[in-house]
Amino acid sequence: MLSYSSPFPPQFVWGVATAAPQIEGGAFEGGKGASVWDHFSRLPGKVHNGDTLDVACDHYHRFGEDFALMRSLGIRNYRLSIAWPRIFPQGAGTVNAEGIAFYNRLFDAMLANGITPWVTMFHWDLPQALDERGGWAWRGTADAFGAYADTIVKAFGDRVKNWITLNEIRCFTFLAHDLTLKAPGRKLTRAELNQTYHHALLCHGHGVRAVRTYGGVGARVGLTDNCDVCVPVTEKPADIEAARAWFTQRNAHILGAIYAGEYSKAYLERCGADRPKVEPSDFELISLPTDFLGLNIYSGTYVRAHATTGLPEEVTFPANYPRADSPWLNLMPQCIYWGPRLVQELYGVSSIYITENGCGYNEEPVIDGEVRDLHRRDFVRNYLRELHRAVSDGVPVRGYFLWSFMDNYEWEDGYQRRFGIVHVDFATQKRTPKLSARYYADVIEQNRIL
Ligand code: PNW
Repeated sequence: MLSYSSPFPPQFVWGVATAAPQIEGGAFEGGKGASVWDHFSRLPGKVHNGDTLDVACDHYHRFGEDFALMRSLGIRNYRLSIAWPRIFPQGAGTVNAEGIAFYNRLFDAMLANGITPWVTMFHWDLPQALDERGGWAWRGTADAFGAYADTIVKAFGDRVKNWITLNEIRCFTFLAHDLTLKAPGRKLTRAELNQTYHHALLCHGHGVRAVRTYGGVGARVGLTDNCDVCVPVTEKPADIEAARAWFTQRNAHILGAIYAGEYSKAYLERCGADRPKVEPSDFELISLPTDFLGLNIYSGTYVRAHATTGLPEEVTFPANYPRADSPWLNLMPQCIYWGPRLVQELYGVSSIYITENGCGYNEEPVIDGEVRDLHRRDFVRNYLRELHRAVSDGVPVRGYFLWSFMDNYEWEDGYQRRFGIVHVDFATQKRTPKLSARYYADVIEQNRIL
């Protein structure tokens, strides 16, 4: 008999991922308050085509049919997020009972379809009211997050056992407040920016504390980070060493700080006078033990040892390096090997989930009822081969969530940029599983690369 390739471990978790602001719509329904993205998307020139999140995939009204489709594809694990401004329209203060009722219906429908929820507490939709009080530069935002985390864990902890505190700290701090690509798009000073990272770390700590206090039996919690994955140009020891050193530096302010329980001397020296203000017990909260680390892995940075000095150096991408339509998404499957491996070696993480991986392309036409996205099928297969290599080498990766279940609101790129394995016609809201969805359904069913 022909031998089949690459089985994954028996308990390996296969899933798909989305986020509330990107799919729900109902942006001003059910008592929801405005988020920074509701505001930012209306500023001229910020989002491709002026697209807003108002309707998105209309998941707010169609979650029943979406879960039925997930189930029909054999998807048993679903990473989603809760919209903070649906629970606290003003970010703090009064709870919106309609928001709680909505997620009660949603989780019940998910469980009725045999789908296990993996819930991100915060996926970038900061309540606009908190931004107006200082947002991520303001320490009060972390206190408000603590109350929000307590509320949702108490409300849903009977049905939700897998919690993710924050999604991609870099995106709502650095990309939002330095490059100003993401909401609120307000440029901050270096010192203020360092403070946004610190406040995000405090939120993570509050999320862990909330799950430990109110999560009940079997509750687990971790962060999802988009670490800067440093990939050695060759797998010679000198290049691997260079990648490790570069990784340590690039991730010092987030993973380094969380796992060491302090900011490293090297990091504080680099910050100089702009170092974050830290209160005495902050790191007790920030470094509370977690159960796993989530990694969103799309691309990375190539690093090598300099030919003569041996010092680590970044090798920047040439213009014609292959990439997806997202300009930052270089196709380098090795990043899903080196990311988890370096995280395990540097921080001793014993349980890792790939909480996102996928690719964004424009214009994927439905022809005769089918979207032939062989490019996405190839992407997933190539990355899974490198992930499988990591698992075979003993790197403790326990699961993989494909971004995304369906085409959705791709932030500043609007609806043009499609990441789904299910096609969404935004004029009619019709869902059409792409070729990649059929492929992934087979992978899940057989627990191996096909
Ligand atoms: C992630 N980069 O964002 C987010 O978690 C998702 O909400 C998003 O839709 C998805 O990836 C696709 O973009 C990223 O510039 C945004 O390297 C930017 C980068 C990486 C991830």
